Amino acid sequence: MTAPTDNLRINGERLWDSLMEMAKIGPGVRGGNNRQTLTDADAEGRKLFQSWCEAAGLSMGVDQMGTMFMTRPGTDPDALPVYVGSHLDTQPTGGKYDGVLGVLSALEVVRSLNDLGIQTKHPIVVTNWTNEEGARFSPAMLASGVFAGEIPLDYAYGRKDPEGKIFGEELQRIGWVGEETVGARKMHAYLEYHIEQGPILEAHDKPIGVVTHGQGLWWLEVTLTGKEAHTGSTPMNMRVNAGLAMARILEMVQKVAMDSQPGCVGGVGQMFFSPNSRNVLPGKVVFTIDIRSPELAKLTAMRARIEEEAPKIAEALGVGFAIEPVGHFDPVTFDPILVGRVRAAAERLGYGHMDIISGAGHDACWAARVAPTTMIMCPCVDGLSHNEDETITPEWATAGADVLLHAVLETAEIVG
Ligand code: HGY
Ligand code: MN
Ligand code: MN
Repeated sequence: MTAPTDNLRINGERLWDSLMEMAKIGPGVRGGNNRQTLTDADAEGRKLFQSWCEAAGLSMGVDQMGTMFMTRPGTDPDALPVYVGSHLDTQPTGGKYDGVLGVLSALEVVRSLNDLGIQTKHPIVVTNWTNEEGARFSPAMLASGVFAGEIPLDYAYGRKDPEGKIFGEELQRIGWVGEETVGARKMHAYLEYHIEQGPILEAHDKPIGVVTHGQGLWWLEVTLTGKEAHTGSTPMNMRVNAGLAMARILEMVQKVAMDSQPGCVGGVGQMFFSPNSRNVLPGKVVFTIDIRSPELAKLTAMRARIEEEAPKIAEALGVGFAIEPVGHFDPVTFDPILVGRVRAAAERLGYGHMDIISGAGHDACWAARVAPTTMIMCPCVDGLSHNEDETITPEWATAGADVLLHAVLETAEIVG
């Protein structure tokens, strides 16, 4: 493939304006975003994205999971498309850039190709995956998991949010159930540009992360059954304390992760107490353990140790115990040829770069199961993400999108 010349760049100002415009939809309470999947805010963001894509001459296809595929035709109608994208849905206290940077940078690549009058052999498909975050409906990367054939469609449709709302019904309600069979599309390649969501690139003063691998993940949902009782008049030796069991299990998860160093993480982000009343011992506690590692053996060993020790903690307190995996993907190795193109593009464009393993999960982790895939990353200030204070600089945003332009062009093959 002929590499693009080093003066090919995107329009960084236009990209930044689009990011700020999208950030106005589903605003958070502290300057970030709360545009959770399948909410009215998500629907509004989808509409804005669709209008921008159609203004750039792209035609839309939507699959049964509501994933949006916006196509720029290539010169060879038989050539499989190069897919480029990420996600527009956010955490409840999310930042303005997680996912959105990748979707809008993919659009900026197309806008720049239009400005430059460049045609490619392969079509280019700008993609917005439904429910990457998994905050409202677990697991994360739900639509891309169905697309990769790893998650059944009816399982996805049946997922419930904390209020008991059902995924398939919510997708119907916002009017984004598409015609296309999920996974019917075949990809020549998939590229995703994303903020790092960690401290490494900023600490090394590198604007470009050449992502070689992605961590694997397990989400283990634990349900503890105690006995609702008065927090004041129930003697300590008569308590069946699900809250105490939860605390001890969290401590154990922390120890398992620390014992498994280097390269492992473990923790809990979501828990529910029932009846969640200040002066009632909880009858039920439900929480999700999130463990990750780039090494499959370590990830498997952490899960095994947690599943061995957690029930014993509950039993010692007379608390009922159940555990159910609600999210999983193995560590992923990205395509060496595409990784090489990203590295060469950063060199050609004069951007500092370093190889990095993705700590967060991404739709690319599932896409890699069905097509040659890779990612590009930019730094975050203080490595902060999944926080409304998530911040990047316009320079970082532009650098990664420039590299994305070059990697996409080399893969989609410039014509003429
Ligand atoms: O959980 C993750 O790593 C991603 O942010 N969904
Ligand atoms: Mn993301
Ligand atoms: Mn995220």
